[in-house]
Amino acid sequence: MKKTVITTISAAILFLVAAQANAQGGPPMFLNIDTDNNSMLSDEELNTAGYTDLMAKFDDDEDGSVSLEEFCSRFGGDAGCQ
Ligand SMILES: [Ca+2]
Ligand SMILES: [Ca+2]
Repeated sequence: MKKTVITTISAAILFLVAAQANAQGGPPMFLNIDTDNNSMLSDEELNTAGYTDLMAKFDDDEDGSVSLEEFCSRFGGDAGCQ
């Protein structure tokens, strides 16, 4: 009985942690590429993730990084953008 309660509580905590991580920064694909978590995708991060041609296509304001807004304007719901 005690073990069941502990397991249930652990599952609830894991769920809350996962939900919070999800609420923090954007779609999973964006978060995976954004390894320094600054909410911008640098050329280096895109290259590391294998998206070598995305900077030229996505960087609408040409500031040398792809923001979440720029990313989502192309991928939309497919990448988990809201
Ligand atoms: Ca980044
Ligand atoms: Ca940009």
